[in-house]
Amino acid sequence: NQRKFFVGGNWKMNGDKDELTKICNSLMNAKLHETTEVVVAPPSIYLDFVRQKLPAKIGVSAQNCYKIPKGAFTGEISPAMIKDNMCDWVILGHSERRHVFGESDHLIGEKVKHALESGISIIPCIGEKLDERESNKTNEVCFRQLKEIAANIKDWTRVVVAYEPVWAIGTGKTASPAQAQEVHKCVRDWLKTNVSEEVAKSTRILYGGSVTSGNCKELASQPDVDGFLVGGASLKPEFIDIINAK
Ligand code: G2H
Repeated sequence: NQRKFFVGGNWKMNGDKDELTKICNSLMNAKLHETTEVVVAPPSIYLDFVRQKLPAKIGVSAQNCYKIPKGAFTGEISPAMIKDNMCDWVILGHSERRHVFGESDHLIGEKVKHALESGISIIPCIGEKLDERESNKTNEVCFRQLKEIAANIKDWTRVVVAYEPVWAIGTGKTASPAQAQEVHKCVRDWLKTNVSEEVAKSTRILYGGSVTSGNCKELASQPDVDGFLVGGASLKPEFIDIINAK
């Protein structure tokens, strides 16, 4: 397996300077497996603050960005600004962007394209809602979202895909290792068919949705689970155990 294990901490709209300082210190003082790539995503107003605190080996990511470099778009940030703050990553199409803020597959595709063209790496997210899973539409929904993302990618070396079933996000209801593996395998097969065998083999597919220190090991042992995008638990000491799950 040529895929380096990847653990992202999505801090969402949490933390202040005091709390983020403590989390950064705990990351710096912990013994983190060298075999895991670690990236944390603070609220955009703290990107610079967190980047300044952490060593270069820990990546810093924005949680979202807009699809063009600058202009009259009140409240938005661009990939150029993320880069200007020495950060290299952005999460795109997180389910909260899709379902709380109404972002469409098409807009997320445009953001994917612009972020990659601007030279940063991306963590695009896909995932089905509960009613979609219950009506057996998991693959249909994930593939529809993935298609719009993939159509805008030329260089897959700067892409880490996150599968986050919406029904498992922040609910304490994790997908079972078998459920996660099943979708991850389908996503990898989709990449093989629709992009290339090489991309399918080398692209990391993360699982996200109520990952904790308690369930991370078994999830990480699944052959197509290449890491995690962690929300709630990434703000707690157990984030270290999740980083070291493999
Ligand atoms: C899913 C995840 C982080 P949590 O949104 O992206 O959050 O681990 O709190 O379910």
